[in-house]
Amino acid sequence: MTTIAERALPTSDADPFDHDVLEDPLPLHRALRDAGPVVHLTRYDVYAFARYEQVHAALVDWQEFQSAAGVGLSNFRYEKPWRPPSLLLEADPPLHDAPRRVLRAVLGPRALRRLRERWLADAEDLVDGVVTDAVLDSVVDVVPALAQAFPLRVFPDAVGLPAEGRKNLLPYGDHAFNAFGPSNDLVAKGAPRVAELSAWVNAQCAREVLSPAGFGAQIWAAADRGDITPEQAPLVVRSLLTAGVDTTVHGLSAVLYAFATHPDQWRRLRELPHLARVAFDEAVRWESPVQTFFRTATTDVTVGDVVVPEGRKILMFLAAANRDPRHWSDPDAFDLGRDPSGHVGFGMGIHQCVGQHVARLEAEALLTALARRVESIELAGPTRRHHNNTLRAWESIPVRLRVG
Ligand code: 4MI
Repeated sequence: MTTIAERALPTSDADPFDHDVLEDPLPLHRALRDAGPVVHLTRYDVYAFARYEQVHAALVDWQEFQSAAGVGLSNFRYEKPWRPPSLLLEADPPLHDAPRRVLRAVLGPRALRRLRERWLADAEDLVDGVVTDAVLDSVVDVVPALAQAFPLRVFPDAVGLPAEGRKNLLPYGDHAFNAFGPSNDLVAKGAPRVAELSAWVNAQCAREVLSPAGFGAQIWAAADRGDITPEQAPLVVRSLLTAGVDTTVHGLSAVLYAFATHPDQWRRLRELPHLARVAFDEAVRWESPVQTFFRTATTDVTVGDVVVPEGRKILMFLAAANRDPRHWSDPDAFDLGRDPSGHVGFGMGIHQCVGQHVARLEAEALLTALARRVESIELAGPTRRHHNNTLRAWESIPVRLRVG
């Protein structure tokens, strides 16, 4: 006999972190959304939300869906985290509040005004070089040439990092985002370098290492004012180094891929360059560079006809919510004419991406510079995905750029 509870709780034995799923997660996302508001993932014995309504509700309900037990599969109540927990991502109020306030001030729109002119000029300069190469070589891989090159050119300087060792930023981030998933082959691949990369990242968080005017120094200044403690400052700097590079690289790759495959939308951007920011947010909705995060139930939570028991992990499929036809019209279309606001690609609620203004400024600078010089972007060969347990990423997007 099937009980009501069993009927109300559909199950799936799919592995969201399997390579076939990472290559193309869309079929799983649709199946999980259609299965019901909550699905039990038998393979990891966790609950899954894939519809917009439940993902959004969980994101804004930090009281019932905590982050302090970790936002990956590992439950910090029982398992030791691979590094000291983040004071932002892996904390709840009240511990979360002071670090959040400090970063909001350091990375907010007002603070970024001082970077704007330089970043716009840097983007023009980078695009100039890439366009010149494109005329000579004809095919450009925009992942290394633009999506990686631009954040690596502007962000570490803005933080105030020394020049030495910056090549460690992407591999460190890649591993950190893999570590939110199960300890599969992707985590094993990163394991040999974890000690070395962590040591480098941790060393960059010290006040003496950071140049005087950057985000890092401003975090230390907040500690001097007593807004956070001196013990907290290095961990807040570490959040910038973990969350600030891979995310924007893959966000920029996403918007570049979207334009390479939607020439009509590129023409639209060329005509109305002020759409650059909307285009980036639409790409974040459409591709969801951060695909998933977990929460942990702090009490028995009723969702639909199902009780998610206290202490259990819930996997929120941000990417599936961002294409839920129950919320979005024509969700699979990349469309500069839509209003993508309300997407959960940056999260929602008290943890919503504190660096989103940095990401948008990078995207605006790069897209504006490209739109000024490039008439068309066309795929020029097979694209390759980069698999990561949390990120939807590209390894390679070869394109032909027509200048004009
Ligand atoms: C949403 S991505 C992300 C955010 C914060 C941290 C890492 C990744 C962190 O370490 O605080």
